[in-house]
Amino acid sequence: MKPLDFSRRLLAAGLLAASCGAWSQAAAPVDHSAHHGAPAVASAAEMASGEVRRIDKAAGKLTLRHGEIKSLDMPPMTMVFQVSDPGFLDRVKVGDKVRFRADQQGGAYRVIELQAAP
Ligand SMILES: [Cu+2]
Repeated sequence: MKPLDFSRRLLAAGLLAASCGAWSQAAAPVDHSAHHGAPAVASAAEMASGEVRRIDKAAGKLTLRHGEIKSLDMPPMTMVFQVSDPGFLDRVKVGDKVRFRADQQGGAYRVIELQAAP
């Protein structure tokens, strides 16, 4: 797990704790199974939606037409992302609707979580 991703999970856990009394009683370390079982309000709101336009496995890049990405303060557009895991590129095909999480690393944008849209 990447440090940034982990800090976001801690943030999400903190938000859940504020709205759920049981969470403030939870002992450290954070129990991820319990986290995923809780109402995923914070993490669901963080996921951006997109559609796969192009897949470049050789370069490890993914072109997405995406909706607003609140965590990056980015409006809807079509753009190229790097991927944190090359395996993401095997899970999708052009035209797929996806939900994803992205971060910014050294001036490049990078998809750090990718899943098929529900
Ligand atoms: Cu963009």
